[in-house]
Amino acid sequence: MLSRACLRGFGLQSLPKRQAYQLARRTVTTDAASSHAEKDDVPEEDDKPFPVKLSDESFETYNLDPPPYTMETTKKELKQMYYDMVAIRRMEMAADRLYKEKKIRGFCHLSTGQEAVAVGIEHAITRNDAVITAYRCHGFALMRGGTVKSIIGELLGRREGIAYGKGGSMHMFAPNFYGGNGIVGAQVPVGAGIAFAHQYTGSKTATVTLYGDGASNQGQVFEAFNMAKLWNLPVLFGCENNKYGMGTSAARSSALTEYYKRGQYIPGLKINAMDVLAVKAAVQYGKEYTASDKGPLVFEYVTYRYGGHSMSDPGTTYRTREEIQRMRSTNDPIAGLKQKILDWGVCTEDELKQIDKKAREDVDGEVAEAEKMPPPDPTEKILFEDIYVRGSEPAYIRGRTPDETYYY
Ligand SMILES: Cc1ncc(C[n+]2csc(CCOP(=O)(O)OP(=O)(O)O)c2C)c(N)n1
Ligand SMILES: [Mg+2]
Repeated sequence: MLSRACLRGFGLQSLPKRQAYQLARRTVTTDAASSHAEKDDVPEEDDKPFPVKLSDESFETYNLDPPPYTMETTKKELKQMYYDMVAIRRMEMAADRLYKEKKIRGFCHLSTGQEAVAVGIEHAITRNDAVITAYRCHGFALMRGGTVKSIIGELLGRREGIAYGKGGSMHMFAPNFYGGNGIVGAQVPVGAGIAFAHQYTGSKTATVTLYGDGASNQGQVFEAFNMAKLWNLPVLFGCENNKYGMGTSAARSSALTEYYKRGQYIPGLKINAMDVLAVKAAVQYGKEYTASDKGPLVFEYVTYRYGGHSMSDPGTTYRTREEIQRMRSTNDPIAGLKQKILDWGVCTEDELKQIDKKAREDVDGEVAEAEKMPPPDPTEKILFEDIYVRGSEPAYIRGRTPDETYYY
């Protein structure tokens, strides 16, 4: 959306309108503090709505009208969003430490830097909407109602973990959260299937189906797009473009890096996903779109991962330390929201420090509890439990060798 004033700012007001728009068209910003509110509009009350204006550079559209650039929020919501992002980051930091202490083993992918995606989405949907994602899933599990204790417990392989300690980092589930999926792209058709179920039952709910820039080139992604458009399914496909798939940059893996256009016949929206408010506005808009039976959308959440692909990747061989440092120091989603909260007088610096402290203490307390949970007994019963839904087990199941057959 470019206003006349904006065109003047670019010195393009004398050009024919269409040409001027094309020249002035900039890419979506990743400035996390790009939205604006008038201090005078911010009310005393914690739960009274006030308007926020999103930056002109929050979105780019493909065959779609952009979401409204003005949205409403409350002081309460902004503080909650801040708490949520700090809690996710603190939890990921705990996972990082426990991994380095060799208490967490196997695969472990952290989402530090990408917190605004999980938080912005959750603030736009209800618990009846569904979310499905890939293996970088700890933050989503927390937002969907998992506890820090159950998530860290899962990473530690404890029975009280969110998947009874058998899923680990990549396989976490919660009500209306369908994982945590380790096979790149596999969750995309499953997401379309969940949306089909929603359509079939007439629930008017949406399914947020996330995948990475690396996954975006998979054939099954396009098969899912086709079915979703053909049947007008209420699904919000969303490419979390964190610029890399393992050690390969988006530009080296994708012939077209404008992931929001990859649905071809499905309208798309590119979003500044370092700004949690832009994410919320986009998903709210997408949810209304699907609820009015207009079919699927393809979103691109522009974000950045600070750490390596997984705990075994230092993350600095295929990108420069300066690039990471620049994103951390100038585009951080938590620092961006913090700045807005202070600029708009939502609360004082002291109050914000209290929120920070509470989030850290809450997370640290639950992590300590998770560490105290006992590891499972090494019994066959526990090993073979939870392969089937409890109560639906067959008479027996074979192990690796005939003598390992387990009878339920
Ligand atoms: C079908 C399949 N192929 C390859 C892999 C190995 N692999 C794991 S993650 C990954 C990169 C995916 O990158 P992206 O989709 O951008 O997600 P991100 O890690 O950036 O969140 C690959 C190739 C896999 N798990 N599944
Ligand atoms: Mg990626």
